[in-house]
Order: sequence, then C-alpha cells, then structure tokens
Amino acid sequence: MHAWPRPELPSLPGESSAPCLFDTASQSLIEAVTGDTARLYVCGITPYDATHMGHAATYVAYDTLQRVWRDAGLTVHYAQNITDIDDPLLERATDTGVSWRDLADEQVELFRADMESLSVIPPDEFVAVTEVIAPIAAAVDRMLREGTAYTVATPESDEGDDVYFDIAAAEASVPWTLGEESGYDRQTMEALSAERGGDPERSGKRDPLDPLLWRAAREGEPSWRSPMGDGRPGWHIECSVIALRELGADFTVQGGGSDLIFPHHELSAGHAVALSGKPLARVFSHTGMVAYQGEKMSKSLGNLVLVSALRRDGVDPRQIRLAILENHYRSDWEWTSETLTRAAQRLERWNTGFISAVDNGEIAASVVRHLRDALRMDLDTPEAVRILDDAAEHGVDEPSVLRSAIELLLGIRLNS
Ligand code: 5CA
Ligand code: ZN
Repeated sequence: MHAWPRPELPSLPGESSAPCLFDTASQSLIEAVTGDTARLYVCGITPYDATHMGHAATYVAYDTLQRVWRDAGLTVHYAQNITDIDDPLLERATDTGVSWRDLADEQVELFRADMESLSVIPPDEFVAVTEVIAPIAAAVDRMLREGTAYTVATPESDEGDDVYFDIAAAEASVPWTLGEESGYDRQTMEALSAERGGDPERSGKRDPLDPLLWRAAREGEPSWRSPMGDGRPGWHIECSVIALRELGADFTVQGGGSDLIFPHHELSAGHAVALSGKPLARVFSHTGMVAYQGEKMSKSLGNLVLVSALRRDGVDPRQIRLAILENHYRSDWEWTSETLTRAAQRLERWNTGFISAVDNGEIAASVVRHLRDALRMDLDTPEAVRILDDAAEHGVDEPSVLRSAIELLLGIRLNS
C-alpha cells in the first residue's frame, strides 16, 4: 500500500553515532547496527479505531529511533504491516454494518493523515496482510511439510482443517526456544495467550500455546485460496512473513507496544526462525502503554483519545508530538487534559525562545551535543525536552542550529 508523504529533514552540523536501545530478550542496552543500514520492522495497526494516542506514541517512538539513526549517517530500511484481516476487524465491521474492506480502507486513510500531521517518517514498505496472502499461505504449507506445523480438524468448516504452529517441534528442530524473548513463565504465557487472541482452550492442539497459522474458511468470513484449502492467515505469521520478505532475517530492530511481547512477538519470532533458520531481529524493542482514565487505552475498552479528533478540535499536531515526547518511550504513562496544556505551553516557549541570537546565551552547538547524547542513550526524549527547556529559558547564540536540531531529531518544526 502507499504510505504517506515524507516530512522534510534538515541537515545538522556536527556528528553523531548509532544509539543504544533496550532489548527485551536480554534486558540490556544494545547498539545493534552492523554496517551502514539499520533495518526496522514495527507492528502496524489493525485498522479500526485508529489512530489513538497509544498508537501515536508507539509510532513516534520508532520515528525518533529512525531520526537518530539517520542523524548518525545510517540508511534506514523500515517496514510496517497493516492487519487488515483479523477477528476484531471483522467483528467491528459486522457490528456497524459496513464491509470489512471499506472499514479497513477508511481507517488506513485516517492513519496516514494522522501520521503525516505528526511528521512521522513513513515506512519504506507499508504492507497490508491482504496483499501477501499467497506468500503467507506458501510459508504455512512449507511449515506443514517440514513438520513445524500440524492440522486440527475443523467441523464447522467445509474447507478443511485449521493449521497450528508446533512449538515443541520448532524447539527441537531450529535454534529457537519459547520464552527466549519475553522471559515469561508458562502460567503467564497461558494467561496472556487467552487474553490476546490465542485459543489455549481449543481441543486437538498438541500444546495449548500453539498458535494458529491458518484458519480454514467459515461461512460468511472472507477467505483466500491456498494449498491448505480456502482460508485466511493467523496473526503472528503475517508479521514473520512480511518482515522476512521486506527486510530479510536477522534485521536490526523489531518494535511494537509491550502488549505485543507475548504472544505476538515471541511467536512471530518463532515462526520466522522456523522459516529462515536465523533469528528474526537483533533487538526486540517495546514501548510502554499509554493509559486513559486509569486503564490502558484500548479499542476493546473504548477509552480512546483519537489524534484525528484532537486535530478536528483545532489542536496543533506539534503539541500532540511534544506531549508524547515528554515521556520516555518505555514508560507506561497516562494521557490527561493537562498533558496537552503542558505541551502547548512548552511549544510556545520554544517558539519564542529560539528566535533571535542571545549574546550571553548557551552555545547552540553544545546544546545539540547534549541533545544527541540523550537520544543516543535509549532515546531519552524527556531528557532532550529538559535540555531544550533550559536552552529556551536562557536563549542561544545560534537559534537556527537549534531549530534544525529540534526539527530533525524531535520532528517538530518551530514557527519561522
Ligand atoms: N496489528 C497489530 C500488530 S501486528 C496491532 O497490535 N494493532 S493495534 O492497532 O492494536 O496496535 C498498533 C500498535 O500500537 C502496536 O504496536 C501496539 O502495540 C501499539 N499500541 C496499542 N495500544 C497501545 C497503547 N495503549 N499504548 C502504546 N502503544 C499501543
Ligand atoms: Zn505484528
């Protein structure tokens, strides 16, 4: 699918180097990039109720990563999926009486406009699952033949059997172990599997945690031809196949919200190792959850603050971006009405603080150095914001340099 227009990226004097990023699997900071290209995969939206502030925070976090990589002189190859066929999307379409295709298309269009307004650099590859059904089906077929997948009889379908990933068979045949990414124990995994789209109760599975790879067609559900009969892909396999196709194995960073650590990222990494024999990524990165009214902002709870609604109310998208950046990407935080007021006041201070040169002000080049250091250390945007608050208060000798730094590294273009 087409993505959205690229924001301008000004150049910045001086030099930087690749950032360290926290890796969930090793629970440590890793630099990760080898060579001159950083390869990034971030799990994209399921297109309904887009784009809420939690989505926006996650994509702004990886946008910051991309900006810091680029500032270090690296080329970035960025892929993102769109889960445009999945149970919750179909349920929403049925509940609201629209076709799932129209719902997905309309929501992807809204997401594009929201991302553009937030100056998020678009992915180079923006791939909807429905564009890659054939390669996904071929991957599942191969896993069946190689013994890392098995079928489960599906009486409610005329189209043959569902197909599941065989965790134990994969562990025995490829260099991958369940739990190596999340570090969770079995009990936690079973609870999360039930909560997040898995079906540990389904009978006929070899292990309750084995995830669905291919769902045989059910009456009234969209389906596609495949070597396994008509059906549609499971969830985790979509990200494994899209990531491997677009970026190859062993890429730099797999990213997404911490709600995806298990089962989604753990199992999509498992599928990818079963398919390629190599690790999926070097760093498994996760953003914290944005809450609203005391609970995780989520489509299922309906406690949403939508970027598009704020924009419709006349909120400057730079305020939204700044509100996100005052939080560390790995923290859980809560959106409140004060969040936006604070960001609006800060934007105003920066807009007026970096207009004209101040003789005895701070040295812009040194502020930029501190800014780069903060961001290279696991994308410490709260520290970057503090550094800039301080500089805005004192003024700087070369405001244009700082304005470029804010635009390039934080994605905020101050008034001219
Ligand atoms: N389509 C799948 C990923 S393959 C999915 O999780 N879609 S989503 O629309 O539910 O979420 C899109 C992205 O936003 C994911 O990376 C998810 O982890 C992240 N996300 C969802 N809710 C929040 C939240 N409250 N705070 C932070 N990030 C969130
Ligand atoms: Zn995903």
